[in-house]
Amino acid sequence: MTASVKAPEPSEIQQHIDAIARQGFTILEGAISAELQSDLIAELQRLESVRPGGDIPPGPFTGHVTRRWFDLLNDAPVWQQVAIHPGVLAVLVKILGDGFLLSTLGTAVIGPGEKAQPLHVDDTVYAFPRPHPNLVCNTMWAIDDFTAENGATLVVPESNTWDHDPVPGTDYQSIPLVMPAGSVAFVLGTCYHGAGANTSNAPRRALTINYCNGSMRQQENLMLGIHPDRLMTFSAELQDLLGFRMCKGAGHLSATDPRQELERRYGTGNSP
Ligand SMILES: O=C(O)CCC(=O)C(=O)O
Repeated sequence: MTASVKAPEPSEIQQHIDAIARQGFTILEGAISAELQSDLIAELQRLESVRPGGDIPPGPFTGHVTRRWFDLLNDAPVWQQVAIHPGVLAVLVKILGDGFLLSTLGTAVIGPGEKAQPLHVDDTVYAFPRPHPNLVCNTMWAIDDFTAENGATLVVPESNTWDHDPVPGTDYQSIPLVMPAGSVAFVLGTCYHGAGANTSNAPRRALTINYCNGSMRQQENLMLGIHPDRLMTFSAELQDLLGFRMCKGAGHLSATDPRQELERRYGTGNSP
């Protein structure tokens, strides 16, 4: 396994929380260790060799030359590390609250020539009127430098404070999330954003790892999607993030903790 990556200091975390509340996004530089980054590059190359072109067909929203691989927790162990990165989780718990969940874990490798993705918000899947509590936070992992030329994510500052989702056809003032490789950007579920156009001659490799408030339904059905024999090798922390813990009393089985049933069915001694 790759060497662990450390969490930011509490004062630094608070600066990120303040930035997210104010403008809808923040950038945590140096979050991805060199070793983790090289493991991820190797894994992206492996995915391209076994599932060329990504897991979903081309489309105007998901891109025409963008590689999106999903179901990654059934792939190399490195994805488990990504999902529970301590620095990322330390920020997320302050945004989404105790009991937050992993919602979807994927890649966004934007090929040269890709057009800009339409601006959107990630918590639109819930269709709740705004303003509402924080429901979703996306984390964009820069495997390469993010530049204005290679398709750095575009964000509309302070759009998280507005009372409506983006209106198609409106010309919003966006800025690119320019950041060095190894950074992780947090984009709040209410912040207007989208992948930029890649006008460079190289791919922009990134991960897009989305988390949600523990009371919300996850975008990917991770509890069903992960093979039980694989699931039972995961840490209790990762199992919790997938949904094998209760949140505010929800998620029980016969009024008991779902982990009891998990252990009964597939038990391998992961109980705390
Ligand atoms: O790849 C990016 O920069 C943004 C991706 C995104 O927002 C999405 O796929 O929904």
